[in-house]
Amino acid sequence: ATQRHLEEAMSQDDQLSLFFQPQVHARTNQVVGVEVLIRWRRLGEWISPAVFIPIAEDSGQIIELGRWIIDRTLSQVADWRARNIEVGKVSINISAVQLSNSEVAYELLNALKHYNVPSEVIAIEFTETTLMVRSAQLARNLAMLRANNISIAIDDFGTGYCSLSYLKELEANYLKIDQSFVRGIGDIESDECIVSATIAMAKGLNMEVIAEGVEIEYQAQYLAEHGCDYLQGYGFARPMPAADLEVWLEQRK
Ligand code: G
Ligand code: G
Ligand code: MN
Ligand code: NA
Repeated sequence: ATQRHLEEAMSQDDQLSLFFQPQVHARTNQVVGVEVLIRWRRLGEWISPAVFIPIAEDSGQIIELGRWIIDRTLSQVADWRARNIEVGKVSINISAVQLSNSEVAYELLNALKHYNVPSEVIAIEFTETTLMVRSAQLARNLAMLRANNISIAIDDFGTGYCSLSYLKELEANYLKIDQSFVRGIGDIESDECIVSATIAMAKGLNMEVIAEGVEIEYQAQYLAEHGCDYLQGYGFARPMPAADLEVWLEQRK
């Protein structure tokens, strides 16, 4: 995958698509939201976002790609709302580059207006690492998101370098426990310790907790027992296209 291939994909509109992974309430297993995850299929091959997002960040294409993701997401959300399909909170991943070098909050608000979607429906996810360079632009974007009731989620928590004092100051709505810790539940004592301590800390700071990468029943049980609010992972559903998500939601009723 190269910059030029990505350029081509963004202009053609048939290689890139959005997948959605459900998030469920830890105690009731009711669907509370979905995370939006981009997918790229080029010449019959899937290219992982773990590969092409960093390329797009280095080339600056992430700004345009990020706009495309926001526009497509809100278009999809508007369609679901028109058809009375309830998916809950919709979480969009925003790259550090986009948050620190573009008017992403302003653009998101414009898109919400354009598609007539209330801001309360949307959460944005960014990693701890995003917070390392504290630019004025980043601060402006975060302030504008907060002022307009767009939820903020810290992704991959525990794998980056966010100081606890900044975490406190940030007043994020959600903390997402990274899947590397969730994987160790029932197996690695230090991972369980990190998970339970993270949940307790997040609660103390008034954040709700989402566990990622929940694959087996024991993990779900442990997380619920330790006060984790929401669960996400292959144990419930893989990320899937909108049409598949609609079928999945219908079957759970
Ligand atoms: O979906 P998957 O697990 O393959 O994603 C791999 C990585 O790519 C994850 O770190 C995820 O956050 C990131 N990613 C997936 N979709 C998006 C997206 O729409 N925007 C951004 N900025 N990152 C994404
Ligand atoms: O960095 P971020 O948390 O946004 O990345 C989410 C990534 O994790 C997505 O690419 C998604 O496909 C992947 N993912 C989601 N649930 C699971 C899971 O249960 N197990 C594994 N191994 N990966 C998962
Ligand atoms: Mn994420
Ligand atoms: Na994550």
